[in-house]
Amino acid sequence: MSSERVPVELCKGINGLEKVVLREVRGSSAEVYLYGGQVTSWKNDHGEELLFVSSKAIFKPPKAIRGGIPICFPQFGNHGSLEQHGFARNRVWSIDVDPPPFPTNTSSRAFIDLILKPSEEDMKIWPHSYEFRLRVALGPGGDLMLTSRIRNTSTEGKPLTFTFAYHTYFSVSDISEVRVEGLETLDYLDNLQNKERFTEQGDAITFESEVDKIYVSTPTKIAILDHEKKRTFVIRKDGLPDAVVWNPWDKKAKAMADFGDDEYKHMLCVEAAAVEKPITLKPGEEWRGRQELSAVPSSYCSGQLDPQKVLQCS
Ligand code: TA6
Repeated sequence: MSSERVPVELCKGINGLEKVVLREVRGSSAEVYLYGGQVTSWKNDHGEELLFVSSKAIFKPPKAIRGGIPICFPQFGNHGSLEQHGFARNRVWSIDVDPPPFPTNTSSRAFIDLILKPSEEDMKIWPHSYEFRLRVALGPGGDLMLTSRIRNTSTEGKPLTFTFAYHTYFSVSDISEVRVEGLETLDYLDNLQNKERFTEQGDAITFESEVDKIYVSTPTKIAILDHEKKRTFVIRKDGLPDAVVWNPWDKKAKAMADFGDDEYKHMLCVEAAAVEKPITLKPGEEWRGRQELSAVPSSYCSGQLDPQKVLQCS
């Protein structure tokens, strides 16, 4: 069977880094680098790229790859002794050849199980024992599903406390023509105002300048509408009560070496997360955090965009 039909293929990616290519029978595909356990591509059955990866992304450890879906663990944000967003995205993950049974409701064979466990070095900077299992799967309709299972494997009775985010970079045609539905009227912590708490206005969120907000206690479904492409991304999440919305805009874009000056116009991060309330596991306990991404034609939901209608229609 030639490679383009194999549901799961391990091969070399940029700079010889190992990656897994997932191919669904109807034509959708995804790519996951073992470096960072990071999804760097998700294409629909027309071969259109749905995620943003910077043209200046540095595919070379220890720098995290700028784009796709970086995994923020064991912390989201920049506090304490750990580097920003933790170290999971700067580690080489392994393929989990013998994962514990994992209930799946899809017939698709296009999935990969990865695993990250702390090295001796890691134990020095974050003295906690855990097993982090990540499943990346393509559904029959081309949906992209990420499921994280994090287990506290301490044998000394130590609790495991962490925060988490799927730092998803969506590709958009023009940020000034994008709306986010589902976060209206919610409280958020504004990273641009010392994480002060505010309440969002009553209608869809649009973008005219830098945004860096952590919305708390958010709904299961969030919609990102790309007007020009007539495309709506829908995030369905479970175990992840918060959602981070980030666009660096022009000034921050210029300040990032691994990000093109104008690339802020063509990306938006909407990140399923657990940030406001850290997760704590007793020894032996396991946490699951899941996000399912789909891309549906907005024309199907067009008309006066009633947030409920948009979120119900897909
Ligand atoms: O998710 C938003 C954010 O926390 C922003 O504050 C910005 O720092 C972004 O993450 C990117 O962080 P990174 O460490 O990947 O450059």
